[in-house]
Amino acid sequence: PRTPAAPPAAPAALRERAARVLRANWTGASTVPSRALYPHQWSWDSAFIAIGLRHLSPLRAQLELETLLAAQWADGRVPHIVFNPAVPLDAYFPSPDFWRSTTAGRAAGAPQGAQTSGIVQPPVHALAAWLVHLADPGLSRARSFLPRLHPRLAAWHRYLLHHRDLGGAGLAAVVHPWEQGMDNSPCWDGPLSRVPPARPHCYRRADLDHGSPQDRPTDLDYGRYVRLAAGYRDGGYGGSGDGGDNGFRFAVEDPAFNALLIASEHALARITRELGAPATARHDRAERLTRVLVERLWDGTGGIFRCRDLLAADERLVGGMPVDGALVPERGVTGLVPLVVPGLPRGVVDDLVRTARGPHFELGGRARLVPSHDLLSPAFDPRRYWRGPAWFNTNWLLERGLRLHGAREHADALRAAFLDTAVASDFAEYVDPYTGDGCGARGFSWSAALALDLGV
Ligand code: 9YW
Repeated sequence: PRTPAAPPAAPAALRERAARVLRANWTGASTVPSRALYPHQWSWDSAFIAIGLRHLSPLRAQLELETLLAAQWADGRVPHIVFNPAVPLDAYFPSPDFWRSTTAGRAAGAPQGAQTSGIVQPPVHALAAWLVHLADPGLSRARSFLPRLHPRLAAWHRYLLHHRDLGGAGLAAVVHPWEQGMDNSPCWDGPLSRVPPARPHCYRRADLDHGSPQDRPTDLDYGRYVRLAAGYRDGGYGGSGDGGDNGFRFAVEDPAFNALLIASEHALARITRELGAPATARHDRAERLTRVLVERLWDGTGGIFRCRDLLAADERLVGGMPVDGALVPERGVTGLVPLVVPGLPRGVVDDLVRTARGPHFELGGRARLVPSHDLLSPAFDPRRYWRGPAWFNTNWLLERGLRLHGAREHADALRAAFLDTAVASDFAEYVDPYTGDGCGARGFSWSAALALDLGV
């Protein structure tokens, strides 16, 4: 449970406006991130959405997670998109006919009754499930919410810790930038540069029908995303243990992804205990993972966690054999997100807070909200998607981490800036970190949901 928050800053108007966004984006069993740009169900979006929705309707919040987990694959993976069959194919790319989950994913156990993508997104789900339960334990028990979700969440974590331990050290690796969720972060520029782009005429970017090209990833990025995803698909989504054409072309141990896995392991331990079973093994595992996270990804000199590019030295990933790769020099907000990990060593916490407040991220300084990327990097761009703009989900995670570790004043200030910016930008998808001006979609679901969570 979160430490008591500062007095609510949110007027009833905030609640009403955020609720309106979530009502408009509700499809009957789940919520789309944005009606125009993302008309299906996204995995980590749904987890963040459920965290906010629980304040409006604990039932809808439960359904949100249940709908997502109903599309889980037999190998335990939770797909990053669950497609809505009523939406025309050309409304979003890559569409179901690109992923072909029911055929290409058959060996890995893709469901036959739903169309999904074959990659994953960060595991925020157990954390979300626990917070949703806490919002209305009576309803949760009456609907057997946790007993039904627990085996699915456990299988999801098992998938990540076994099938995705590509570096052999115990952390989960992502095999596509879309898996980590910060698609065009400069942290991927190095690892992605080895991926030959797909030819542009093979696909059509539906995102540019709704978003301005200056705010979105470039065509070169997209060509590489498509090539990587197609290679993974053609290898049966790792169902046979490899990554498709020429093995994996991209394999990165990411700090935020693994930190969220650890936070969710702690939540799963609480869920396990609530269901009357011993939870010590889960807490132990979370602590072990925390140690590995620090050993593998912490850069004490820089005071930030870094991504580990497992293929930096053209190493081959064979069956869990340890691979070191190299740390990526770029500083992304991903490197601050481990603040959400409960058992982080005190020295690491202090350094992270210092880095967040220093010239690279300017928390409490010149930035209104924490940017997605290092303000001093030549790659920084205040408008282009994950290359600099501030996002509400990462700021929510940082607020939570600051509060968790007792940095209450910084947490309060971030919370106030979050709420002001969310409302003023009409719940934008992301904002210019200096001015707070909205970019991308408006009425974006997780921006509204997380504002609700901080505002209540
Ligand atoms: C895309 C839905 C998703 C988020 C990702 C974000 C973006 C999809 O939208 O990816 O088409 O680029 O990067 O984190 O889950 O909101």
